[in-house]
Amino acid sequence: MQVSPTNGIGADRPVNAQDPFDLEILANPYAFHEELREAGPIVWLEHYGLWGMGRFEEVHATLNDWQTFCSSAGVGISDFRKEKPWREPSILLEKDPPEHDRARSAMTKVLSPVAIRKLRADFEAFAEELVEQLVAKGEFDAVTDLAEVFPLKVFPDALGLESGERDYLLRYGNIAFNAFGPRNSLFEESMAEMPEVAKWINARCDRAKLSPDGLGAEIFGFADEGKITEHEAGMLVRSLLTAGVDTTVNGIGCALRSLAAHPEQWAALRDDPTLVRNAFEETLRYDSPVQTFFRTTTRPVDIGGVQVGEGEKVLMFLGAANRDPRKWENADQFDIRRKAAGHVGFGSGVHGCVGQMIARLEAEVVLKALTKRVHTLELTGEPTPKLNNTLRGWAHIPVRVTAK
Ligand code: OVM
Repeated sequence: MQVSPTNGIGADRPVNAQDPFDLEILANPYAFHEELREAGPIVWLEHYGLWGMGRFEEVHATLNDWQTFCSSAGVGISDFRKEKPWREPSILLEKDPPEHDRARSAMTKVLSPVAIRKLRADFEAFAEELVEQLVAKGEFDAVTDLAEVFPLKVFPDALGLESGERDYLLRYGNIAFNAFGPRNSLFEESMAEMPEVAKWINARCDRAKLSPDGLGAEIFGFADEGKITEHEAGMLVRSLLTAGVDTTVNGIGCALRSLAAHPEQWAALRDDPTLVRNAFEETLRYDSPVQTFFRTTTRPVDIGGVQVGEGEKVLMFLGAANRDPRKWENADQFDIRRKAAGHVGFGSGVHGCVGQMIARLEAEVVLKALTKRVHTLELTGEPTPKLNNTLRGWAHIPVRVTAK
């Protein structure tokens, strides 16, 4: 472990010199995660001049202490108090209580278990239809033919978005999640296409653009009741369009990749579909689709004996915490039977993923439809990683299936 003095505070602090957003590390982050966890409870990331956390205990505690680790200075590397954000800050993600809570409670109601239950039948029907076609094909790309196709239909449909041009949703998610990172090539490429894509997205956050029976219209119902303003309702629709598509695409993609790469795990799932929900939890632990988020300290704070100053950025490695051997037995093993509950793949605390029930439903119906129709699921080539400054996922997963 490398140790260097802090900025005049006097105590020693663990240091790591690597760039966590280096493309090679993004493609395979796990060796770096181990370095980070072993270095200490919080580590000075010299490359950017900010703090990183890879252990479960500290990441979990940080997520649950919004008073000390705020979101209103942005949850990416950029400090909103010093730099102008690339878009109007989210009224959910990039706000702290008490401001945050009004928006959150509207969103919690719109995405409640009762609301989500009503979506199940349509989701199942489409999953079965899609899987039927793919089984007939035999060989396909588990990302472009399934992990992208499914969320891109069912989620915008549930929201009440008109059909057509939905590729913009994938592009916007990719941009927004790249924008949390440093100004590397991924960031620059995303910003180059941002104006065109953001224009399309923003136009769809309007009440008039949403069908009267969808989740979007329900959000505007809160504006009618005076609970939020019309502008805030549009901003919440934007939150759904930002956070609701790429995340589930990558979650389903990671599940399919792990299952195809571990045939005994696929066989166990196929033979006992009651494992489907847990298999998805294990996916979120094993290959967390959202790898990182930042917080900013509101006061000086001691973390495991390391002194952290006020107004400093802290990068939480959710994906590293989810493989911390201090928390998980055989942490690097993909095991759909383990107790994966309690992972921080959906975050934790006041900002914990508000859409997690719908994400789980999407994954569940896709995996269940596969278990009904597919006997073997195998890779026919190496999957291609999809690099993003925040998300972990796959651009292509070539697979072959045999029918049950
Ligand atoms: C938002 C939002 C919420 C969660 C994640 C996220 C881009 C965005 O409110 O826009 O990632």
